[in-house]
Amino acid sequence: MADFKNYIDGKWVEAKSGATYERRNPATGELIGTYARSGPEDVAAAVEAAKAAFDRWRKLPAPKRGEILFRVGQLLIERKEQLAREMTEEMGKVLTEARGDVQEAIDMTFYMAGEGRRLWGQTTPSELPHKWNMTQRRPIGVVGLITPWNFPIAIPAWKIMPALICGNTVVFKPASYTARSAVRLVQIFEEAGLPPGVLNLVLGTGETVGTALVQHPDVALISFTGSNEVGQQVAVECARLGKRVSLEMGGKNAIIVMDDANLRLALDGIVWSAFGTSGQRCTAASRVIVHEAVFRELADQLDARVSRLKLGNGLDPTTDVGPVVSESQLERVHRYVQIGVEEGAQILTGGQIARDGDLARGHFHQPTIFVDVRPEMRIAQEEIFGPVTALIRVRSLEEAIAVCNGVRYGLSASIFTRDIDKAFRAIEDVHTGIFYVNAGTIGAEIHLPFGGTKATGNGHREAGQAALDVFSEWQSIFIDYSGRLQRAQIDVEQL
Ligand code: UN1
Repeated sequence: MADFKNYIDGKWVEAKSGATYERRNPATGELIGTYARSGPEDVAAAVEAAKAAFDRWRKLPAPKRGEILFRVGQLLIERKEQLAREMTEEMGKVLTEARGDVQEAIDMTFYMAGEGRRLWGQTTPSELPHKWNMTQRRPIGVVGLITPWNFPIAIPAWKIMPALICGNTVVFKPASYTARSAVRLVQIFEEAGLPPGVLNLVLGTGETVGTALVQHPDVALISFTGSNEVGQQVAVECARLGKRVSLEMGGKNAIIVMDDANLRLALDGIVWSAFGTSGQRCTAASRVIVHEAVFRELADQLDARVSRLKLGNGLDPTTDVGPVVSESQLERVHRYVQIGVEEGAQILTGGQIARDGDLARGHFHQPTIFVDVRPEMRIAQEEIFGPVTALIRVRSLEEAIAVCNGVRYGLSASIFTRDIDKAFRAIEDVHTGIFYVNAGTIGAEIHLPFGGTKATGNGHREAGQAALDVFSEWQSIFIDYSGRLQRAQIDVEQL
């Protein structure tokens, strides 16, 4: 019996095979619970339920769909503390950040609930008389949502809320590590009165569930957030099957620190962006590009600050940095530290797996800073997804921008400078989807488009109005009340 089950057609059910898996707290090793380990047959049942529910849901007026979302938002507010605590237990981020994760979901829920009374289309003049043109958004159908473990409530909310408000029905596959958070979120929808079949949850490990979802002929759209490697496979499959796909895949985000920067502010921004969520954000600052005039001073101060960060259980209010999510992630992060050393970079701070006292029970890596990093090194090119950042020395703004752009990803970047001209030149020439001035690389707000260029995505954006473009398609409508056949492009000549 699984403690945490699938939710299909309004019922909580085991995987048809009865299979389960376990999840342990990454800070303590304690068992959190057992979860349904689903297969293609469970995906098929979920898709069938979503397909059956689609017509009624899309025909429910959008403001009524929005009312359900408003109730979801209210319940998220009431449960915020409990959701945050469970999230910290499940994936390790410190409690203040887990609260922020839930808050991001609350904000997105109310924003999209409000869209129920907007969902604007356009009306336009016609080129012909007695004729009227307009557009409306239409849902896509059954959508498959595949989400990562680093934002267990927020990222599902970024996808579920716009999907539902646009009138789609959903099959949701959360990361296996954070499936309890996904269950909690879906329970809230159930309490808020969402009709059966509109939102279905399928839990599982590895790629089994995701692959079945991507390949199912009745799933019209896949929205995926995760690694570039998996995202590429999803993109290939979706192209082969002719389905819509929206991808958010990673970053190699840089903070630029110019010689005229407010260094105290820059330090705050670097520490927050590189080591928040133990560096496990797609927006994490895993490169810091520093003007040579302030390099030594910044490196010294950063070393002093970061070597004092306290590793520990995220539920302990004195903890600065929690564990990474799993043993395999810990190994991966540490392997990158070894690669950095092999490439000739120097460790300024950290560099070790932390094993003192209670830390030995969890997956803790010391916050790590490299210096003597060349831009072409693997630690300066590849996404590490852990508490590791690389300091790169440059001589000018032009060089800083070239280094910043010299990676395959294009999610987020920032500049610390007091010179407004430099800030605007960086905005103009850095080609990331998100850019900050005098702030770190993390902390996007939900009403603006979120996403990146190049290998980060495939041109779509999440959040804000842009999310509606992922989860709906335009229908153009031409209404002719002239009483005769008017031919566009042809009869205009007689006007
Ligand atoms: C992610 O890491 O996948 O801007 C998303 C931020 C957060 C979201 C990050 N609002 O860092």
